Amino acid sequence: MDEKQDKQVSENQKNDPDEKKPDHLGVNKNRRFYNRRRRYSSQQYQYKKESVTFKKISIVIPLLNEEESLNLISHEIRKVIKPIDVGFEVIFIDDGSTDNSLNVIKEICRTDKRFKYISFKKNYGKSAALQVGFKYVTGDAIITMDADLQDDPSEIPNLLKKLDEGYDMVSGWKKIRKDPFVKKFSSRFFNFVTRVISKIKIHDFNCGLKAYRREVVDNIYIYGELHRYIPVLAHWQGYTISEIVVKHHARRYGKTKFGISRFFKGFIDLITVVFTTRYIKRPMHLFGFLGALAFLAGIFVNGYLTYLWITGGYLSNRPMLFLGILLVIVGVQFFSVGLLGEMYVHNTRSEKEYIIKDKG
Ligand SMILES: Nc1nc2c(ncn2[C@@H]2O[C@H](COP(=O)(O)OP(=O)(O)O)[C@@H](O)[C@H]2O)c(=O)[nH]1
Ligand SMILES: [Mg+2]
Repeated sequence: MDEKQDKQVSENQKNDPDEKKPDHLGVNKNRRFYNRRRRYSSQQYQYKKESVTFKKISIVIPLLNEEESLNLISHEIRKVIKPIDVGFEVIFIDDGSTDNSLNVIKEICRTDKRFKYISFKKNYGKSAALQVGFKYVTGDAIITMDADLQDDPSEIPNLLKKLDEGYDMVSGWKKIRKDPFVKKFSSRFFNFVTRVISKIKIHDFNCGLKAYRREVVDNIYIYGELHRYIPVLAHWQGYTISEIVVKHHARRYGKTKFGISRFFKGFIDLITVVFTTRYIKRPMHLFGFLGALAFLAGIFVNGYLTYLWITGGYLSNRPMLFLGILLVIVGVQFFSVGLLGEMYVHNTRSEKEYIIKDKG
């Protein structure tokens, strides 16, 4: 394909009369530029058209009070999808907005049937909105993006192209971030910790702009604030993840919905993610291990003190005794929690949670 294009380009160059004529006045320069641009855009058009093997793209947009941006974003989406020549749907998830957002999306959906909306009675959070959106998608490739115009819809074709290389999920990386300093800094820290814990080599876990194959969104379950960890959840389900750099813009209208509380909630959620993805099926491996560790340390401490006591020492002024007792009790408690967890897992086992790749 590339070879063919190259050939065509060099042939065009050969036949281009402008290339041979002397150019004293700079007139041909403009024309040359024009011709080159025309060639370039037709090449790009062909390339994009062929590069997407997906049949239908579903774009899920969770939103909360974004009335000013919605018309613009719809317009941009139509514009960028057109050259790719693929069917698409947009699903707006209005999460109990208190401004005019719902009326704006209703009007958009009335005039263009490719746009749909779901409106929640109250605010359930971005994860809930995405999860419900994922349930209603009908496309085989899914894009998620923020509604505030900070994500650039012109990145959609690039995400799809990368997805088409064979990855299950492609995450955007806001390499040059147009956000206040505090947010940029804390986000870098958050991404660093998540990268170390999850061992996934991407830079930006919480970018709103992402692309997924249908299978991925069918098989992940997000709630609470877990939308920040979708790459982690997907990775631990066995899906492959890639990343591309995406453009990011400063917020044009309204204000951010995630204040300082995001950091506390975010890290507690990381613990949830680690637990639910690694240990939910084997709680004893976590609690049993911790319990055994504490119990043995306690036994060791108390053994040492017993030895001292036998050899004539006094224990009444040894704070270490309390440590030993505490470690034994905590150890037993961890163990019991692990056992209860195992009993629960045993009784609620289900084959649905195992993703089957192929069947003969
Ligand atoms: N469904 C839903 N969407 C939300 C909620 N909070 C924020 N959003 C949307 O998530 C996107 C990102 O939110 P934003 O406030 O810009 O976060 P920031 O870019 O990280 O500062 C925007 O499209 C918001 O409208 C929420 O509670 N529910
Ligand atoms: Mg934003």
